Amino acid sequence: MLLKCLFAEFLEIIDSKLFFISKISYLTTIYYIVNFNIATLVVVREELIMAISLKKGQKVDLTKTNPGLSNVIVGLGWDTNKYDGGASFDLDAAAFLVGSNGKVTSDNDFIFYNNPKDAAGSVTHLGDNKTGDGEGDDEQIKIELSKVPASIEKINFTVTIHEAAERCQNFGQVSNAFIRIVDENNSNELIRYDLSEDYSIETAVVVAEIYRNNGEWKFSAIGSGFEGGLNALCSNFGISVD
Ligand SMILES: [Ca+2]
Ligand SMILES: [Ca+2]
Repeated sequence: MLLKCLFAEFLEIIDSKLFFISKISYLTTIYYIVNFNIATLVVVREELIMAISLKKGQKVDLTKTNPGLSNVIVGLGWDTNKYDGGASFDLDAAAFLVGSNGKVTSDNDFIFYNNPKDAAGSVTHLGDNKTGDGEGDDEQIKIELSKVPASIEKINFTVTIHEAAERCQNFGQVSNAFIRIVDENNSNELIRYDLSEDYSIETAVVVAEIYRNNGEWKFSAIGSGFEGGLNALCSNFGISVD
């Protein structure tokens, strides 16, 4: 009787061990399947990101490769080393709507936080950010492509430093600057350009532009630094500076 009991107990132990082992291998299999898929997704995601990340000087189709694209959000981001000099550090994104001669036809085509919309309502600045703290877009500009007047050939996107001269600040103290174009309908990032260049004394940067090309819009990564801040930039695009 005792032997029988011991034997039963022994079998039970073996049984539970086997059950445990099979459970482990089952979990391991699931683990590998999930892990494999995550690894695949990471590779696919990186390939997607690679496909849209631009270098300075590169041009890429915007509407041709994204048929039906209507509204885009242009996101600009940056981080500042605010401890250099101690003053607060405020960068501002802007858009200049220019004709084929590269100049605006009206001062109203200089879109920034204080003039957030053009007359046609095609380009809207979505708000001033005063610190640049954190990742992601610091300021955004929305563009309704179908509303952009035919006379506008290019839209230039710029970033300037507010009161750069007074605060002795320049782009040498700015890092992680980028521009990205996002489809407003599904929040997909279509194009991204990270400004990898080390700027030094510049106080304004023409980051990028979109421009008309055979009935489509293309994107060009520019990344040109300007000395003389907003005033120099405005003169460049034909805005009268007081
Ligand atoms: Ca700002
Ligand atoms: Ca930031």
